[in-house]
Amino acid sequence: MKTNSINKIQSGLSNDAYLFTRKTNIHYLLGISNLEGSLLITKNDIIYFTDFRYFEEACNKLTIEVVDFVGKKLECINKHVKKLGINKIYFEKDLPYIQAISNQKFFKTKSISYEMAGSLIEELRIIKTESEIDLIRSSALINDEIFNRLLKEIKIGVTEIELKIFLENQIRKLGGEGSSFDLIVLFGKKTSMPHGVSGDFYLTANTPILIDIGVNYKGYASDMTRTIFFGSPDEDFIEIYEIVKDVQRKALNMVKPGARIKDIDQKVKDVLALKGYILGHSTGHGVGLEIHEAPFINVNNDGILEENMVITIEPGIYLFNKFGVRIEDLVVVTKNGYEILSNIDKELIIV
Ligand SMILES: [Mn+2]
Repeated sequence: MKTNSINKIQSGLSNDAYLFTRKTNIHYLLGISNLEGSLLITKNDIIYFTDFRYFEEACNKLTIEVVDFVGKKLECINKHVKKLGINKIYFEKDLPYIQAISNQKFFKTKSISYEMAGSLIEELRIIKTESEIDLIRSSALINDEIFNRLLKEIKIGVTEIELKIFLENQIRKLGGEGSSFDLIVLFGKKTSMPHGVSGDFYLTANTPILIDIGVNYKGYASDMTRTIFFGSPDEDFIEIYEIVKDVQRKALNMVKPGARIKDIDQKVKDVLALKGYILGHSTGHGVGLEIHEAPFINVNNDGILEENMVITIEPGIYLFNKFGVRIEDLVVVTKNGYEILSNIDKELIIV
């Protein structure tokens, strides 16, 4: 349980309360995953509401009050809320719209105001604890290992899908729960599509391969991309590869506490623009319980980097109908700079 974070949430409350429903937020606060329920946090109380399916497991795993809501969850929550003198409930920003609206209707009939929360939970989650960083590091280590194992599977005639399935199997063998997103293995021209979908294409000689992979380990994600070459790369490819490698290193060198996030994305876009290329996606994103979470490394973000944020740096150049190159590292912001969690070489790998 994240006692510090819960204390911070409680310190801002009086007759109001937070009601968390999203699994990632509950995982973050309580350290439990794969259960369904709602977490009520008031100034002095923490109550987890769940149903018969998860009740026993929740009782075993949690040291806080667990309530089996039997029947209507909201009615049960309302009873507790009334008893505690709460008149205002904050819901999560990313709660599905339809759920937020119907909950709001319900609480209105009970004279309780039901409002969207501010950014407190996101602000807490954006800075990782040492134990969270350890889990992300473990996730990245598995990611490195499946990449290395994949290299041995790359041969004429193999398909994108076959390589993707190989990666997914290796994740399970190495103790991961699965991939942290739909893994991307692309051959040839398809590498020009930043988020192309792996298909039944056979690998032929002299082909670039884009590999964007991530592991889910104990709920925590990792993310890394390498673009490698099968056969002999021509000068065009090598030139583009070197530009991407160079701009990726320049962006990494800006990563340190106090750096303005927008400056990093702007720098990447400026360097690429000077060479005549436009980067159509942002430079990176935060990684944690979710594969894409705050901070988002783009020109619209007014925030600054802080120690123990975990982010990706992933510039690319995509040449329509020709090929694309992306290089992505997962890094943790340290006291004086950054530590790379994805340790695969960034010199062009030729297989
Ligand atoms: Mn990414």
